[in-house]
Amino acid sequence: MMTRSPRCANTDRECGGLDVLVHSVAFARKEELAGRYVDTSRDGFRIANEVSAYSLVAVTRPALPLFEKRGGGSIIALTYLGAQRVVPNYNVMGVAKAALEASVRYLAADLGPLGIRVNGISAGPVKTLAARGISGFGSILAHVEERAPLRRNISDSDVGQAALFLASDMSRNITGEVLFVDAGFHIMA
Ligand code: IMJ
Repeated sequence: MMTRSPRCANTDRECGGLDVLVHSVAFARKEELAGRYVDTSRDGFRIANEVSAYSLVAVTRPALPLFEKRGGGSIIALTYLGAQRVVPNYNVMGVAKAALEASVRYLAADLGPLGIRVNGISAGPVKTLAARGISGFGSILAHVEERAPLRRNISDSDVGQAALFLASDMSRNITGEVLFVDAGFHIMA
């Protein structure tokens, strides 16, 4: 039998539904991630927001029938401090992540009655492919190590363990939240 969303037909057939959905996609043109935010082009703004923020809505809607088969579930979106504070060079990505975090809250309100929780993980900087070639990244890592309450940077497995918590029933009454996994860096002035 065909589901309402052919896009999810394979997942539906092979898994018989969905318990967890992790959104971890972002893109801005390289030229938008340097220089002044005020120079962001209309096209650069549109692309960053479509790929990094709208995509959460775009993957969530067709997944709903699969979550419904399981009586609910957990959606997790990866975000960054640049959504809430000005981080050098993060520029239009900060605006896109702000839209993503607001989207987490609106989706949480929509989907709560279906038993689907929606949360964000705001991870500290990690040397990933997405961080490669970003000017000043090394000094940001050093800055976090000096200033974060725990005096260290995080690892990818720290993010994984937070995601496991948000995916599990241990977080059953947490929705619409952004959980910082950043060694406490964001609390500092
Ligand atoms: C990205 C740019 C500027 C500063 C940054 C980052 N800081 C951190 C990141 C301080 C931690 C990494 N990050 C959180 C991102 O969300 C990265 C998104 C990104 C990276 C690239 C690089 C290559 C490219 N486009 C990109 N679009 C988004 O062409």
